[in-house]
Amino acid sequence: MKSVWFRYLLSFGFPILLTACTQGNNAPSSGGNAPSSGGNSGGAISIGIAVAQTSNVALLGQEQVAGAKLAEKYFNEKGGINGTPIKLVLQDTAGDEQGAINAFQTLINRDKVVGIVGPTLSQQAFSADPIADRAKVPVLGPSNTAKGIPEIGDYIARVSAPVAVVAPNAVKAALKINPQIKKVAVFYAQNDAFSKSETEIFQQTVKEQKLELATVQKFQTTDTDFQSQATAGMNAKPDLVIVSGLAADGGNLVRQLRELGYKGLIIGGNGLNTSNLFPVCKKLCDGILIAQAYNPSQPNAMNKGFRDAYLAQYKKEPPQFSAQAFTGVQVFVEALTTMSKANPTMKVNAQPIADLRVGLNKQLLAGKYSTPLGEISFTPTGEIVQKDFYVAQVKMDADGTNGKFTFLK
Ligand code: 1QQ
Repeated sequence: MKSVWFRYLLSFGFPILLTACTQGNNAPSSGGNAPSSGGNSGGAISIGIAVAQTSNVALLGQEQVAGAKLAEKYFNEKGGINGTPIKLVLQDTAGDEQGAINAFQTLINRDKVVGIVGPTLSQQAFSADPIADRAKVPVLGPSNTAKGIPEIGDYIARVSAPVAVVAPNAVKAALKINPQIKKVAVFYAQNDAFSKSETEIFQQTVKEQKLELATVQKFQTTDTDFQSQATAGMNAKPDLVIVSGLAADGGNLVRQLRELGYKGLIIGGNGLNTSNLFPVCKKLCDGILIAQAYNPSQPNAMNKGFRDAYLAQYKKEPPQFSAQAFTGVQVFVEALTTMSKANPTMKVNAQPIADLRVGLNKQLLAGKYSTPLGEISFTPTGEIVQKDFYVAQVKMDADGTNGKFTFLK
């Protein structure tokens, strides 16, 4: 069944017909979020956000929700897609593969979103992305940095630069702070695809920098007790420690290393890249170096808009995961806007959702975007092309309750 209605798209000053394809119209509603028809919700274009709102991975995912919601508000205040608002449909992936698969299926089949920003972990992306790819639904990975993500399929791209280009910056920064570093102890979570990918890059960088890889210790993201790994690490007498894990496990490992008396520099990977780490290692988080794909002082207008909105709401500088989620929504919005401008009589949120998704995927890969991350574009495979990367260092207050990321020059 098809329903038809009229909207006026202001940018062209004349009416444009928007039709909605109402496949699966008897689908249940998701807390008022589910659109009644293909790709639109009461006339708005639906964009899926599939990130971890619960589980230990919510330490990372809640920053993504914040960024995506700011984007929804920001772009709707600017007129949405040539006058048609966007509506985010959030589905919680929790922290595992099955949660991500369920969220993707719901967004694709019930909520009929045009595209998905998600999931939080590469570990989840390797399971959930093939589902979207087979359904020809464009996915933008907001924080999927493992090797091989864009290669999952034609409909998979990412706005999160890969570990291969981000992580080595932290090792170089550590060597700048302490040129005497010789021995390195590396720790990684062996049950997590991102951590395995990141540690490979870190270990390769250690060798390239002619440092000694003194020991490699493995753990699980669900671990809380790291005594045996931390002790083995200490026995290797490292003057640099590198941790690839997620926030809770990574924070506990850092804390236990410091409690055992480790005094040298510590590099944390992308999984530790959140202030939600601070309650885990408290003042012992102080000094952790983390490479960044976002810098709040990025000077362009889009970052100013994003940063001002974030500061107003959260009273602190925006974190990388929020900036990347904002960017994911932005890319969808701008690609859809280009499509609608290129063809003013086009039925933006009206053509069959399948056609809209296919067209959107093609358009988003072709575009250039001025985002909070700086200027970005994509390779034909869907890999992000981004210029600038940074390194920040955690600075904790003396009592260990508050901290911040200080960007290194
Ligand atoms: C990945 C990551 C995570 C640490 C981001 C939350 O980079 O899984 O690829």
